[in-house]
Amino acid sequence: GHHVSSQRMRSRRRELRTRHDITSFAPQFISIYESLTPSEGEKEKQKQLLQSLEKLIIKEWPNAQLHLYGSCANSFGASSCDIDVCLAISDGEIDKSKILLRLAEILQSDNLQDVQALTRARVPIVKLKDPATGISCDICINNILAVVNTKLLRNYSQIDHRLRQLVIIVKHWAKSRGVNDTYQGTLSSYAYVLMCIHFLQLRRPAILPCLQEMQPTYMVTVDGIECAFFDQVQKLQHFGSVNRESIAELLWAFFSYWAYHHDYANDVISVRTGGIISKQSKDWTRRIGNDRHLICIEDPFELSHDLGRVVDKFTIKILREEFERAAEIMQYDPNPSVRLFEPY
Ligand code: 3AT
Ligand code: MG
Repeated sequence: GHHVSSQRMRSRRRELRTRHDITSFAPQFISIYESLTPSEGEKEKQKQLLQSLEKLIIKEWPNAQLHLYGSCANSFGASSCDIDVCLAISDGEIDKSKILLRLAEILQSDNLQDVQALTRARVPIVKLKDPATGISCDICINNILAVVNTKLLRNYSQIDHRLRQLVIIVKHWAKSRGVNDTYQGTLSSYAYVLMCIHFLQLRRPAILPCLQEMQPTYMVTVDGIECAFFDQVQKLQHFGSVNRESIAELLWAFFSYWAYHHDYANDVISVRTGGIISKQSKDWTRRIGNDRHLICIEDPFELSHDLGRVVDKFTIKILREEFERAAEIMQYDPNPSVRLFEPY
C-alpha cells in the first residue's frame, strides 16, 4: 500500500501546476472570511465580560491580573468563539487547585452559569458562562507562556492581512472536516496558526518575516524560558507587499504543500527560525512514550514541544487525506469555496 501511494503522490506532484483561474475565486473566499469574523458588538461584549470578571477577582486577590489569550486575543477568532482568560497571581508558591476552587465559589455566587472547576485537566481551569451575553469562558492560572505566544501570533497578524484571512479560512476548513480536535488526535487551532505563519514566511517573495530572528524589542523570561522578538510591527506594514498573491492562490499553495510537498519523514516546521529544521537536530526521530512526531510543528518558545505530538498513526492518515482532498478541490473543483467546507 505504502509504495503505491507514494508513487501516486509523485505523479500528482507533477500534475499540480497552479490553476490558471485560481485568483478568480478570491472574492468568494474573502466573503466567507468576512462572514466568519466577529463584529465590533461581539468584541465589546467580550470586553465587558472581562471587566466584570476583573472586578470580582480583584476583591479576592488584589495583586492579581487578568489577561486574555487564545483566539479572542490573537486576532484569529471567529465570531461567537469562547474567551480564554489567564489569571496571573505572583504569590510565590501557590496551590492552583485551591485557587481554582475558591474562584469557582466566587463566580457561582455572582450568578454566572455552568461554573465548573476542572482541577485535574492538563491545563486546570474554571469554566463558566455569562448569562447576559451567552459567552463561555475558561480561566486558567499563571499560564503566562500562552499569553506571550498569543502576543507573538497577534503581532504576526498585524504585518499582513492575508495571514488572518488564511488562518480563519483554514480553521473553518479544519472544524468542518473534523481535524481540529486534539482529543481525537488531530491538530489544535494553535498548531494551524503556526502552520500558516510558517507557510507565509516561506513564500517567495516572503509575506511574513521571522520576528524571533530580528533584533528583539520585546523580552520576557517565563518559567525559565527567554522569549524575545521584534514587536514594533507597525514598522513592517509593507513587508509582504512585493508578493501579490491572493488568498485563493495562498490557500491552493498551502494545501498543496501539506498534501504533496512537506517531507513528513524528516522535517520540522519552525516559526522560530522562519524555516525548516530537521527531526534529527531535535532528536525527534524516535517514538518516546506517547510522542510520535509524525507531523512536526515546533513551539516557538517551548522548543522541546511538538504541537504535532497528539497525532498518531491512524490520525496522520486522516489528516493527510484531508490535506489531499483540499488540495484537489482547490485544483479541480468548479466551486472550491463550497466543497472545501462540506461537513465530513
Ligand atoms: P479556537 O478559536 O478556540 O479554536 P484558539 O486560538 O483559542 O482557537 P486553542 O483553544 O487551541 O486556540 O488554544 C488557546 C490558546 O492556548 C492558544 C495558545 O496561546 C495556547 N495554546 C494552546 N495549545 C497550546 C500548546 N500546545 N502549547 C502552548 N500553548 C498552547
Ligand atoms: Mg480558544
